[in-house]
Formats: sequence, structure tokens, C-alpha cells
Amino acid sequence: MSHKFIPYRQKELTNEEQLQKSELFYNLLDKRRSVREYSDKAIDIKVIENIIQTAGTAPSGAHKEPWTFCVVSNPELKSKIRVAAEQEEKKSYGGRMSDRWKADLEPLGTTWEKPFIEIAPYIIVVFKRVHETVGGEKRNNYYVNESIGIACGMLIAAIHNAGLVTLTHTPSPMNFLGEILDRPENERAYLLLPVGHPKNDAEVPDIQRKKLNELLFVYK
Ligand code: IYR
Repeated sequence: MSHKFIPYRQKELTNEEQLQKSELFYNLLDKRRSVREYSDKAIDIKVIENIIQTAGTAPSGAHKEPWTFCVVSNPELKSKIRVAAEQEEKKSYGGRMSDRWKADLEPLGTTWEKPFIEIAPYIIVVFKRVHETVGGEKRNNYYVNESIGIACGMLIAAIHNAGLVTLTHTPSPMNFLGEILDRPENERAYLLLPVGHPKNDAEVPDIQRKKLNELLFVYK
């Protein structure tokens, strides 16, 4: 069976343009920080839709697009999610996490408390779709973790590009999210991200990124 291919043309940039655009993009993303303190300032749902469509442009194994993005602004649902997340986090910080792990987190100032789940105007819960059902037959998706990880990276970049902030929150275990949001059995919660504006006096930890020579090795 032959499958249709269509032309792909991209405007070629000059070396100068490539340098300029790549530097601008780096400078933009280098300003991104994980923010834990949110204001409740409203955001147009259209902005959220654009951000999620951007995430949906990610490459995926065999183009199966194994993702679902649930956007929650409903206050009752947000409260339910906060309560359930904090219940798990209390157990994690109270004993499930090793002392070494907690010591590693200390500079970031994280605790079991997750007020941002209720305060941020939206939370996005990303679900990975481990399989699809086609004509009653169960078909596994491919490279699901890689695919959804890439999509979430693009989501985070899109949120930052829109002048908003987010945080990759991973309550563990997070199966309560599928239950609260009534998701089908082929979906597993993967990541929870609040989206909003930082609160007025928000602070972030004073951490540095690896220098280029620490993260890049060129083989000529
Ligand atoms: N999931 C917990 C703990 C946590 C773990 C890591 I690794 C972090 O970088 C941050 C937090 C929480 O969300 O608090």
C-alpha cells in the first residue's frame, strides 16, 4: 500500500539569521523558572488552547500522539485535586522519600503543601495514553514516555513564551488524578502543571544552570 507524501519546504535562513534567532530563543528560555507562588489573575482560555496546541505539535512514536491534556479551572475539582495531592505528598515528605532526597530538595524550598493547585487559574493535567482501542482491538502505543516528555517540554516552553509561569508537579503516586477527572482506563496521569502569573512578591531559589562546557561535548 502506498502512502501519500507532500512537499516540505522551509524558508532557509542566512547564517546571521540563524545565529540571531538561536541566541534570542536561548535567551528567552533561559529566563524561564519553575514558580511555586501564583496569583489568581485570570487568563484567556484561548491562550491555554494555543499553548496546548503547541504541545500537540510534538513528534511521537509512529505518530500515535499518545497524550491527552486536561485543563481544570473548576474550583471544586481544583480543591479535590489539591486535597488528594497533599494527602500523597504528606506521606512522601513524612517518610516515603529518603533523607538524601529531602536534603537535595531543601535548596528548592518544596514542602507537602500545594496551594498553587487552587490559586493558579488553570491546572493542566497531562495523561499518557498507553494504548488505543481500534475496532475493539487493543493496540499499544510506542515510546510513550519519550513522546509525552517531549510534548511536555514544548508545553513548558509555550507557557513561558506566552509570559506565563508553570511548575512541573509530580505528586506520587498520581493515579488519583485519573479518578477525579474520570479518565478512561488507557490513560495514566503523567504530570500536573499549574499555569498562571507569579504572585506579586514571588521568589525563586537562587540556582545556576550548567555552563555550556559542562553540558556539551563536540566530536569533530
Ligand atoms: N513530588 C514532590 C517532591 C519533589 C521531588 C522532586 I525530584 C522535585 O524536584 C520537587 C519536588 C513535590 O512535588 O513536592
